[in-house]
Amino acid sequence: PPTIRLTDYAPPAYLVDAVHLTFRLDPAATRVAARLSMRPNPHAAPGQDLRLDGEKLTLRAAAIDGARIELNPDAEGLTVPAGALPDGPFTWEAEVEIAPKDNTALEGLYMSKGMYCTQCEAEGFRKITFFPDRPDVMATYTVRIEGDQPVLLSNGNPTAQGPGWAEWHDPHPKPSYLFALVAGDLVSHDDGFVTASGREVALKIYVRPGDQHKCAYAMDALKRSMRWDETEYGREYDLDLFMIVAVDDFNMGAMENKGLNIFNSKYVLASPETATDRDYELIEGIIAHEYFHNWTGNRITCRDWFQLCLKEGLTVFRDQQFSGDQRSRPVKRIEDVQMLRTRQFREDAGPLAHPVRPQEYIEINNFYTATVYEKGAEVIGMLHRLVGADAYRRALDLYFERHDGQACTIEDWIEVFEDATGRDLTQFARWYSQAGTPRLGVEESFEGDTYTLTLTQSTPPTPGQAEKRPLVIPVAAGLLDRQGAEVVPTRMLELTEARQSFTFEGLAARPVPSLLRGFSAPVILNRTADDAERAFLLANDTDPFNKWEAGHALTRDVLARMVRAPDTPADPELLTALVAALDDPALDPAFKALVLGFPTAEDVFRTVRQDSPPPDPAEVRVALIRLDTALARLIPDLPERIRALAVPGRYSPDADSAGRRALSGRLLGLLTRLEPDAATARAVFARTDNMTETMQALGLLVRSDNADAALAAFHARWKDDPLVLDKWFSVQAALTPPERAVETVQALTEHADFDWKTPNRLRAVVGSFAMGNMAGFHRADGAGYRFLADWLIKLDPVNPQTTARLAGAFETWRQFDEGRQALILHQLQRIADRDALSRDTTEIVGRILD
Ligand code: BAL
Ligand code: ZN
Repeated sequence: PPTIRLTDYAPPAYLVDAVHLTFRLDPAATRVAARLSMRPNPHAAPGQDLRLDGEKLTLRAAAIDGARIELNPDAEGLTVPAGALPDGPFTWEAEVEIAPKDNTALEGLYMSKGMYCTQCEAEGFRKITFFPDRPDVMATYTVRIEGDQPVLLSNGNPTAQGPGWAEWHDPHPKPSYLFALVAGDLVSHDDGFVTASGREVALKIYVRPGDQHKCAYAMDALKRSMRWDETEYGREYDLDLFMIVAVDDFNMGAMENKGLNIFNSKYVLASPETATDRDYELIEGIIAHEYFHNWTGNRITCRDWFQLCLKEGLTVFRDQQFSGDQRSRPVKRIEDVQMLRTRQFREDAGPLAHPVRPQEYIEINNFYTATVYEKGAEVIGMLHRLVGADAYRRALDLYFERHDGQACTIEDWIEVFEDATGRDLTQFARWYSQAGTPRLGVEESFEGDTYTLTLTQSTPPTPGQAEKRPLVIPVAAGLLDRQGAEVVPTRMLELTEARQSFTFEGLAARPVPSLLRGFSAPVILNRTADDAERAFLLANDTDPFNKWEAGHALTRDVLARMVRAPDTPADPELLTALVAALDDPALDPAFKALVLGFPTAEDVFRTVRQDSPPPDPAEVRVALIRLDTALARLIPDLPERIRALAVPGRYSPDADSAGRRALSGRLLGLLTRLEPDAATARAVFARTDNMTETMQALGLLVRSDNADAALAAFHARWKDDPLVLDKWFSVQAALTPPERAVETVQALTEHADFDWKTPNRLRAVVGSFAMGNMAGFHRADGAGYRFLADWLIKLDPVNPQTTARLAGAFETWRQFDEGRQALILHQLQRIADRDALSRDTTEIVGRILD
């Protein structure tokens, strides 16, 4: 397959001003009639052929300005020779036939449990009709849907309807990737919102009958998002109606189609009995994210797909700000950094590393990555830190004013910040083009009353980028004295050179530095601090992120030592520091849960590997259990502490209550280490009426091999609720002890409820195992690798996008010992050798093998 390059960008030869679509819905033979008002692009070379994208379309008829034209489409579209086109504007018409019921890739128009729905980002619209399917072609859309479904929806405002048909008009010019259509037997949960300027907006969340009672939280999150975007960014909603539809079969989390967001039902539906605190948090964040796209993505969109981070990085940054405001800022920041390190640092360190703005791709679906999204958000966070909140807001105001209605580039974005602040951001812009996670080195000296901090930066090579240049790195730093008092409050050091010194004068004694406060840049801080200093910062740092970070790093290093030398006892200094944090009345439960939450097995594995041969993942797991058990033994009164954290009254998903449950769940996990029969977890499972505690207890029962009865009871109760049943599958895939994990996931995939064509269900088993059960997946005999490869081979012809994403589980293969490397390589080669492998999977497997 061909490689698409940013440097090859050329403006579209023809523009589309208005799109008229008529759908006659039929599962096997939907007719789509399109009428496009087109004209030559004044900014492109004149006299070009008209190329329209189109895939899996049966062309029934085409016409230019009403005159029939015979055309022979190829596999990717069709070409109308320039000679067949008038000089000026013209009308293109085409009628095509498509088969939504056969569309298992879930791109374009497809069916999910009897309802029709669409997914057009990035290039799904070309599976609906012939079109210049690229984001810099923006048009208004008028849509007529004919079908016998009770609910027929498209973007914009409804204009007319009757029995068996409905018409919609979206007055805001949009790229084709934001088109949406939904038809089905749906019911809506309704509400309304009055914008800051007094306009009334109807809000509707459409779900399947029976799910109406699970929409209240999503609706509340939507209204809070709408208000927040007004107060924090001055952005109002711009249509009379905003709709969300929940669908069960969806490749992504959700999609920001104009006025008609389509969501994976997992991120809409919630009730206390069926959703965990984490589910609620994700629903709030994703509802906000898709809503915020209305301005950052829809009104201002991307010129081409290389600019994906323009909308995604910014919108993730905005949803992170929102969630921080709605909940606890430090807790949200720690969670975001954990996620960045787990997913993005992992990506940056392996064969799939790419810049926030990639230079080339084969399949754009493979670039909806942690780097584009999460690192993209970090880059905006750094801009925010460097210019300050007021200048950031001025720049954003200018961005909206200058670029509303346009398809833009990262250059446009940077220029807005330069114009709003007067800063030269040339060097800063390297964050968009340079892949890899920078390493920050630290040297210190103290003479007289002056403390000198010398910072160094370097970025390891990544595929296609051997040489790296220095970046602008904001390093938030504060200094503490030996008694724990803050002697220099947070200062933003701007590191721009490979090596640079910063001095702090007037100090009575050598201070303890607290560096990279708030995780002020997405880098790896290579500071060799001893355990005592880490314990000191855990106890004393005034910056909540660094307080957590100190404990986290200390725990990680202790675990790494325990892996390297299995006789090493659990470090008493660490255990004492963790218990002190647990007893600190100044800390809230959510924060304590994070401090007491151990690093992931992968995190420990990576730490060991930095200076030792790759460990066996099973040994990493043993060290984690040993430390957990030692901590459990040291905390007096675990049962009483768990009881004291119980939240009185009815379940509420608010952050405080969720924090108490997070801490009590962690303590329950510790207690279970001491109980061979997991008696307390059994009791919690039997007693609780909320899904958070149910899943905490069930996870511990699975982990400790005590789950048979609980799993059976859970299945019996929830077998008809697909989202809850996903949890039943997922908890077993992730937490079954490694010796039996492969056999367990194998059996799960043979279970009558394993509907493998539904991405949520497949991810619940295959994804949770390959990404969440490190010791099980990396079992020494390679059975875990074979299991994953078998599924990738089976899934690829059905759903390439989800296959390619799951194949990322192999991206770390070079980190492992030679035996495991050979076993993984064998499986990767088996996949690569398949005939007719999808473009998506070919690209990912090829890059991993490279
Ligand atoms: N645009 C794809 C889904 C999302 O990032 O919101
Ligand atoms: Zn997004």
